[in-house]
Amino acid sequence: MTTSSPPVTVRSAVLQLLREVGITTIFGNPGSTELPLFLDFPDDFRYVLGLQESLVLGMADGFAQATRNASFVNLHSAAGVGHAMGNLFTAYKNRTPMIVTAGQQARAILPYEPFLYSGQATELPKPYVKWAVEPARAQDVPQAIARAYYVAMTPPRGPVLVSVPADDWQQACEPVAARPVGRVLRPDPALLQLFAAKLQAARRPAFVVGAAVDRDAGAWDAVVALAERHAAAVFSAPMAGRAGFPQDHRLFAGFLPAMRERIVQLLAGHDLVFAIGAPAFTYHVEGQGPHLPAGAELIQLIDDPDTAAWTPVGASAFGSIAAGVQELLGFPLPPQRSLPPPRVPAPRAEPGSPMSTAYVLQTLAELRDPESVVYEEAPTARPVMQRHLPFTRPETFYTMCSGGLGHGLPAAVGVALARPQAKVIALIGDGSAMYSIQALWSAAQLQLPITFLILNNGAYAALNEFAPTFGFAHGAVLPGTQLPAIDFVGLARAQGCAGERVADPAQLRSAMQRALAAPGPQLLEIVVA
Ligand SMILES: Cc1ncc(C[n+]2csc(CCOP(=O)(O)OP(=O)(O)O)c2C)c(N)n1
Repeated sequence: MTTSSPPVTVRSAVLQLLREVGITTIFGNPGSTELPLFLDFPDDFRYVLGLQESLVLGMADGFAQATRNASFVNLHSAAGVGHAMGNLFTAYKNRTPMIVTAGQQARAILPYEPFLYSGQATELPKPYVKWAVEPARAQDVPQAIARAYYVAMTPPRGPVLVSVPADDWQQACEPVAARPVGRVLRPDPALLQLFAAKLQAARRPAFVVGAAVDRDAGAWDAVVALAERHAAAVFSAPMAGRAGFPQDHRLFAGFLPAMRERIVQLLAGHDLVFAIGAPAFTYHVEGQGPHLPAGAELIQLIDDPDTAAWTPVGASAFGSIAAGVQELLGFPLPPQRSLPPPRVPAPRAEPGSPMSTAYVLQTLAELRDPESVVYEEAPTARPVMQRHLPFTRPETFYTMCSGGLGHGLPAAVGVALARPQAKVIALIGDGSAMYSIQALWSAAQLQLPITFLILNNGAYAALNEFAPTFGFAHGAVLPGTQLPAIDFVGLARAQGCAGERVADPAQLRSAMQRALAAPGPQLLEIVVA
């Protein structure tokens, strides 16, 4: 007797392909049009539920960044993709590889404008996907998902979308095997030679490092070696979504703000500025005049040809940051240079009454394991963090590159899922937390070791800080910026997550110690000035 193997269906072909590329986690929020994917759902896959599609995207983003592999997302047709758009924009800016599948109605009823039909399924997510497709035939779906994976993983990485009609999953098809597809772009050797010559000739080089350094495995150590070899002052790029250099290093010079004139001031005196894995530059407010100080030249190594194209001055090479910097390390040693002046340490923060954010972050810096991972989304705490909470190891700091709130809380859940051995700390503003507070439920269900530190200042403080820039009087309180009476401990407990509130600085250290030591998720609401 011969036993015949079960017929290959779109569902079994896709799941087998995903296994082969190392994807066995599906992030989703299901609807009727997606359910056929889950028939006979295999034991080696896990489904991670987010209680709204924006959270699903956020979790999948953190997970993909921490695993350095594309994540797989399943959204509910048009409305689900709509909910996910804010965090899809962020994933695109973060350069996070992600396969987003969206449900679609069954092909046979598409002519009748059915309930839940996504009329222009591939247009909806644009321009924040690298590619979007609804395959012409059911049997083309596995091939489309294979292509989606390679597009997502090819630098510059990013999300892609495949719209799958509900009746496709059970159709017969051919299997699709995973294939090796190149992922390392070697930067233009002639430009690297030019960069090496400029680095050799510079008197006072400055490096500006961005998120792409930490995204590219191996680049962090290479950048440290190159900075040491050139005695370069190393700045963190404006709004960098990840740290690209140890912030306790003798050569670390601090953070550039997203303001043109301030950048020029801070880089003054340097004759060569080398932007590594960073746009040159990300601006947040209107600015005028030159992009660089007088007498300075820009060179840039970036993983994204489009960013290289809009850079206004200097020379840009695109490709792998690790490969490019390693190649630069192969050139002869430069002449001996004196070290740039050391960064002036911040004065110790005082507790204050009400408690100062600086004191909170200084306490966290003292208590946290340097290998723990911080996911930050706390706008006015950011500059304070840059003075009081240094990140010294690769892959220990994340925030979004987009500016879109509602990403950090679910993304922290995604990182914790990807790195079960790591303590993850979500450092989130009260306003930011409310965009995606249901992430606490996912963390509680999954019993992830995340410490949620909610900095509760009762306001959208960033907007009030911004007020003078737009002509409001100093100290003006703008409409729609006050957030009184939100009980974060209550919100946590209601979702199965333990919580505690602290307002007295004398209680902070012990409360934070308890929260960090908890084996599961724990929220600490910290009332700050
Ligand atoms: C999706 C989205 N909506 C609105 C904003 C505008 N915005 C920028 S900062 C901010 C306030 C955030 O409040 P909170 O997290 O409490 O931090 P704080 O400003 O108080 O430090 C808002 C609403 C945004 N960046 N993203």
